[in-house]
Amino acid sequence: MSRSEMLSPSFLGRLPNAVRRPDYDRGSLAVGMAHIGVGAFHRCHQAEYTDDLLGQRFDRWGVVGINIRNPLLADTLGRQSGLYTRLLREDGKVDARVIGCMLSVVDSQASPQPALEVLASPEFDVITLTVTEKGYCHRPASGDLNTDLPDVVHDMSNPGTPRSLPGLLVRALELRRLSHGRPVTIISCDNIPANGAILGNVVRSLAQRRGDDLLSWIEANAAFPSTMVDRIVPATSAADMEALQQDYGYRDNAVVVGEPFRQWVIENRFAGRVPQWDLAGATVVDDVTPFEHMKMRILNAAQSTLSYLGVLAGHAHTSDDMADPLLAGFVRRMLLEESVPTLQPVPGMPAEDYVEQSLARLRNTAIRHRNHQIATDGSQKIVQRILNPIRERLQRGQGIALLSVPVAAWMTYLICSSARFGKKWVVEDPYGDRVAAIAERVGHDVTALVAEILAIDTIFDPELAASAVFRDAIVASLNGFLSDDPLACVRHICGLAPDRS
Ligand code: CS2
Repeated sequence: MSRSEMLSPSFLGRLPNAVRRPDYDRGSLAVGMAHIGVGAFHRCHQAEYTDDLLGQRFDRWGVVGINIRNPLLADTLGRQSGLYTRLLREDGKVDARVIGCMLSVVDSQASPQPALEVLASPEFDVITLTVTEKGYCHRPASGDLNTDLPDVVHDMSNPGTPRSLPGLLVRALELRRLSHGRPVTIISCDNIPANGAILGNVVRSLAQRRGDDLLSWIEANAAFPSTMVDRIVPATSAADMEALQQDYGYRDNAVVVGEPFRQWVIENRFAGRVPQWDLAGATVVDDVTPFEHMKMRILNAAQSTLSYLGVLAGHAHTSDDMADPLLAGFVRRMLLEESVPTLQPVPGMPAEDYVEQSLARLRNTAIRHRNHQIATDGSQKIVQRILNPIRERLQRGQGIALLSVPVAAWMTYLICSSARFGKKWVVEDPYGDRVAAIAERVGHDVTALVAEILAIDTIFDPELAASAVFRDAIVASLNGFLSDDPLACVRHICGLAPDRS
């Protein structure tokens, strides 16, 4: 076998035995679903469920992948006819498999037309999407459509050539209504709370402005179930591709690497035909909220907290953070003492067990999840992971000494990207420039820094921002994080003696 041979349909029969291939005849698979945002998470999560389902009950559920943002997939997935390898790694163990359900990929970054042709076609009964928090164009604090965003402003006056995701879906629904009228289920698989409710909300909100009865057609013919999705899948690195070539002797530019754990909970709200993913291990429920809160307030809250504290401690990956007793100990305490009491019960999964299971997942040394990757878009993540539990605790008169630490750590991360604070790293966050500008102007006056950042009401709702308990806790931690010994405040909160080494 040539070392440079690339994964392709003709190569499937020659895959090494250690790599599992699709258990169905890919040649007779017809398309029935479109997925917008074919990133690593989709390829390693939902597509695996679809492949499992096709292996058990073969049906017309081939997927057309659509990318409306970078990266271009023509040279990766496109050249491999949608095929890719997914590796599950846990410490020294690995499970390798080629996923076959994606039959083609459509790049629709330059123009919405290629995406619209797919989304409006009667062949597609289901549209799924992973477009990250920003893609929804909502205000994180309220879930409403953010009509100040330039792409949304554009789509309100140019509905035929949409630039935003909500605009694209509204146009696709309008075309469906005009051409064939078939119902469609649109399933958000992004890790944002009430993702289906928010998606339905932003779509309806834009549709309403079309001035005809599109909105009532959508109400009757489209469904937007909420889902809780879970598997840790870091961005694929060049080292992952090299390792695949080394270990299995072929090249795959679209390989994805994830952990073995996976979970998918889907709200029972469908329009027309949908795949029976429950046969492949997904859970269909009437209300996703308790599952979603547990995941976001425990696993994701731990990840975000570790990412900011880990950067301050000079660590690179989550598993490095978890190997640091101070950080691991702080996070366990924060989750057990302050996050867990805000959760509703989830059948079959006591919250304390979920904490331990989550922390064990984060210790997996084979998953190279970079702190800076998790720290990305923190303004969109901290609301559901940290701020909502804080708000609920404050309403009940409960303490927030631990949960306020990651909020201050997130602020520190953004503040330290400004020139005045040494440009310590490059931040990717829609509010990064705004916070950096505040830092440039205000400098080291921590009380003023906190007041100005808390005044960003699309992140901090005004009632929370007005809480003196919250504000004082943030000021205390931020003072510590901006000092010469950033982690001293965490040691202090944990009741540990100052480090004299
Ligand atoms: C991570 C998530 O980058 C992040 O924000 O916290 O992508 C996390 O790995 C997934 O939600 C796990 O399901």
